[in-house]
Amino acid sequence: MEGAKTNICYNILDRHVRERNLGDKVAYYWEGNSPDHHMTITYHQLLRQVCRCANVLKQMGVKKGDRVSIYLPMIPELVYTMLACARIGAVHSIVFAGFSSESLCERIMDAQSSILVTAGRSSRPEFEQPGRGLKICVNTAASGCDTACFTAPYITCFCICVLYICLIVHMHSHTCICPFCLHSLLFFHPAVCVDSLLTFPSFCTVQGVLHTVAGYLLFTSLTFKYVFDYHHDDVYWCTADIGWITGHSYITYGPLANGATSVLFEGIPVHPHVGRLWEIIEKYRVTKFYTAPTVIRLLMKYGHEPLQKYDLSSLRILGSVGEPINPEAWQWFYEVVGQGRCPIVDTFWQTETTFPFFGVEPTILNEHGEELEGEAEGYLVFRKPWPGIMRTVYGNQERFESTYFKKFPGFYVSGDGCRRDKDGYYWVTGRIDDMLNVSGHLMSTAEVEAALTGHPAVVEAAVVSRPHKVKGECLYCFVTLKDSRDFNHTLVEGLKRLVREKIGPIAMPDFIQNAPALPKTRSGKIMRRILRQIARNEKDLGDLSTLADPKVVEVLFSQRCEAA
Ligand code: 6R9
Repeated sequence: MEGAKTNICYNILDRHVRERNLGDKVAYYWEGNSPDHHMTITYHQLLRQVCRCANVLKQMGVKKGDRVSIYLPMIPELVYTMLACARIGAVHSIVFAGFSSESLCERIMDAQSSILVTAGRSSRPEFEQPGRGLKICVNTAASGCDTACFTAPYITCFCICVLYICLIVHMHSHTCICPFCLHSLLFFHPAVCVDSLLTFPSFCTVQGVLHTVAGYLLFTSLTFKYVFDYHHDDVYWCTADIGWITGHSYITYGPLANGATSVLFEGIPVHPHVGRLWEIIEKYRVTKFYTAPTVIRLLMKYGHEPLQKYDLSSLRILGSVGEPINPEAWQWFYEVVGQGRCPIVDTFWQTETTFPFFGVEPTILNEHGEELEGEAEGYLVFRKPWPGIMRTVYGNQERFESTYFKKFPGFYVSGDGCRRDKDGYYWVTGRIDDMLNVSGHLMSTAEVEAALTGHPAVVEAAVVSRPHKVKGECLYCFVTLKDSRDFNHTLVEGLKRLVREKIGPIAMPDFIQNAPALPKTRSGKIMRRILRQIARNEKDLGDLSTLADPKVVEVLFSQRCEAA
């Protein structure tokens, strides 16, 4: 599409309002952290707000190609701002609002953003601990960016104050003050913004992964339509945070490109009660529900009861993304949430579902880079690019090439292990770096973890290796138990036996440790690197800023197993 021009915002908003008569259709049911906060936003309203916000950004001096960092909770303003950027050709870099000030600062510097859009505060308690309020983080980040190696002349911060948490924020004077709140700013700006329709912007996620407009729009739009079997009357809900690529693609761009109605949820699954997600499904008659294995495992702990209070009969398709889903979690999702009638699409998004999506050509290589036919296990690679593939790591093309293309020249390497079964289905088995090598046998973390979670007392498990005199490496397992279960010698022996029976004597774990919680990234992926260090008693853990809850590490260290 070289030389072609388009505008992603026009395609996903103006087109529906002007050409498809969808102006009055609901784009989002916004549901706040508290059940008392909710609102409905139609396509027409969304377009007006986006235009206003685009005009504010233009007035702040944002031009095509400029980077805008966005640090907002899951509120409608987050969508307004990202689409406003897309509309005027600015590159948006969304930083998950649970990130610390250092992480925010790093990402602002990485993107060399000229503007930061943020909120006075968030209504999610975990973002509001003392010293961690959004605004405080921003202040710290702004001064950190100034004194550290920030190379742009200065960082312009302004505060967009949001809906029900409207605060006027005084920023560092030399980092620019804009003592207006969004509503007054928006009020004075026209609700049309049409003078830059022909832009070709790109945007990047928190990891500096750069996507471009046309290919990304095409891919998110098509995958949304076909993978989730989109129908006009669907109410679609993806529980990811927009700060992650899944949220960008399946809360904002994919659904809007199709003119779909989605739920936008600010809160967490267990507040104010553990049935919150089911309550929302009932409330909006959600038809397609898309979440992550970590969420499913969390909610499984509370059993069937919280679901039984709600009517989930509207559900038609369920989706899972983020990590390999273990059989126990799959079964529970299928039987209990989907009541045995909803197919589950397991999406991976570097490719698609367990069968590759059209246009995506995966294959499996062995260690020597030879392609394996038929039933096989090895490295997951891709023969050719597809429209939604990332284009570079922002500002670091060399890192992009060395991470994804160097290991096997001529192939894109996602960094995952994979198995192809006799029916041609691909099973993503976990990150290559996490592979286990016991007495020369290569094993994926996913298969051992699936065996452990097959035990009725275990709700979640993570397996890493630890050096062993004889075997080279042995298995060290962390297990999280259901609330009512005790960790004791009998259980440990039972678990060892179970793995031995399911996989074979070679996989018999040497160590099993109780893990009240596991270290996870803020998007819910288990960080096995840290578990490996705990198993090996290595105290210098390096950068923990991507951890959702760093306290977990101390607890795990205090309970580690010394001897088998
Ligand atoms: C969408 C997302 C990508 C990595 C990917 C893989 C893991 C994602 C998965 C899965 C097994 C799935 N992953 N979905 N592994 N089954 N359904 O998570 O994007 O944050 O960039 O991570 O996540 O390891 O390579 P991102």
